[in-house]
Amino acid sequence: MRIDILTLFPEFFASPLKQSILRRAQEQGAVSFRVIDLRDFTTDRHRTADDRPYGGGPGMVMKLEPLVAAIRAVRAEDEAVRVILLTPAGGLLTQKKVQDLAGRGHLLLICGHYEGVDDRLSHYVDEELSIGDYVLTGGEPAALVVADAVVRLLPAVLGCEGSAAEDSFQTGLLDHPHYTRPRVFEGHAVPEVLLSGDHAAVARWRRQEAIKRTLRRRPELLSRAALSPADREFLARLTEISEQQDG
Ligand code: 6GU
Repeated sequence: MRIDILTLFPEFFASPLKQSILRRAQEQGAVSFRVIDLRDFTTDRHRTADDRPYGGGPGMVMKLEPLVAAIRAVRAEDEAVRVILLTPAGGLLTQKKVQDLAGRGHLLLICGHYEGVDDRLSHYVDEELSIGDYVLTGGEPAALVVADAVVRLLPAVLGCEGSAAEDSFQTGLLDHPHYTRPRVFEGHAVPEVLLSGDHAAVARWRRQEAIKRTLRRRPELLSRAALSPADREFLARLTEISEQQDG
């Protein structure tokens, strides 16, 4: 897979792309990154990428011409590239969307900046994505989030270090808790069942902890989670108990 990133701040990506899984994925040949400096597509002496908003108001707006010239240059290399604008006004990035993107051969991630991007850019991109309901100073951290989430799904990237199939959100539940040595740390003990060697009991406990956690922290996820009859029975008992406590 190829991931191109179009940005006013190319240096932002220098270190993150050299670390950990993103680095290994590039070394394995699973992905190649290219960071494109938007200013290389400006045509004036001052390399202007922004301008004042029509209608007035604070802040600056990213100009169309350099953005469209850069998109055209990438599309000329590969007409199948998926062009994505990162903006807090976009649709929400979900694990389902990440899976969709991981199945494409080539992404162009465009980092929005200033107060926003001239809205007519929508005619030149395939989609607009936000990574959550909060505001960043620019799309660069969001582009990294998208790249990281996509790359870890590529075949052979995670290997045995993790199984994407068991991810929270893949299963529709938050992940169960994890523990490693020591058995007791400052009075906090590891749950006994994990030391029992009883694999079925461990699996059951993990599943139930995931359900408990999801109910407590993200109850809205439960309606869409894939739950077995045993899961539903456990969940019913949990809600019964919490209703007794409330009443
Ligand atoms: Cl993609 N950009 C900015 N600036 N803020 C955000 C975002 C994107 N997603 C969430 N907040």
